[in-house]
Amino acid sequence: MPQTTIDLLNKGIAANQTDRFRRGNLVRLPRKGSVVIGGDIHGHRRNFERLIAYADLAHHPDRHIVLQEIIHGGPEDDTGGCLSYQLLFDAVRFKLDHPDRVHIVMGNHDTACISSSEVMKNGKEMNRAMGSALDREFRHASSEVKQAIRQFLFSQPLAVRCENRTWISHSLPADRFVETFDAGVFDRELRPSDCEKPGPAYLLTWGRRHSQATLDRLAQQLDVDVFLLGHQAQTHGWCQAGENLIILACDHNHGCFVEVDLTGVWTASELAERVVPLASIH
Ligand SMILES: [Mn+2]
Repeated sequence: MPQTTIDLLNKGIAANQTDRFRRGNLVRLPRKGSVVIGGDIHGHRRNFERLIAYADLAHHPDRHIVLQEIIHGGPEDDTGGCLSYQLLFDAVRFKLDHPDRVHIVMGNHDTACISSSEVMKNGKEMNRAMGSALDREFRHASSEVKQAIRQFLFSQPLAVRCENRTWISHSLPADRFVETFDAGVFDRELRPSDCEKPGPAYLLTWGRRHSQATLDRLAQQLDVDVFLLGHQAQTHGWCQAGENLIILACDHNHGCFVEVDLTGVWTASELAERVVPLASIH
């Protein structure tokens, strides 16, 4: 039912906006409990379920979970349409079950969806692929459902900043944009143009291959010690890509996550020792 789906997304938008830990476009987590962090999911339902199972939020009241890049990838319909929006709806339901402890941060596939710009994955333009599947499922109501999806994605936080000086986001601005990146975007109201090139939400979610100098500069600017990102494909599910950077991926069978104890302060090397393969979770 289209209206049920639109209502779900609208509740998700409200939950993003009223998240108890939301400050501007950041989620700020205190030095209490822990946070489970996953990388890109891209429609990988089994790994989404494993992350949820591991987090077991019902029995761990001080545990948070950060998810990212839910859409674009995974199951397709008969004509090659991308069905990952179904997993997005389940992620919204999960957020509604634990509204202050499930935090879904904005990815570049989200910014592409918000601004209806092209985004390729394995040779396929994913906005068109997901749009065509939505058209088939929701027919006359598909434009309203698409609009509600874009509004939900737009309501997501850009990053999670933990009091223990850990930073979680989809990516960071690339080397050549680090000088001009407007870090004020985290504290002001987000505008649709922020998600378009060269807006700050675009730069934040699209950057790749950061030099150590860029990572050090951003660590100083954002006043954090360690970055936990997704976005860059990881054959082994994760890697340490700098003195202060861990990259995670959850979109294939070797996907990994990490749980960060928020009461302590950690280096990237210490967090690297805590990376867990999703295949070990049943
Ligand atoms: Mn990405």
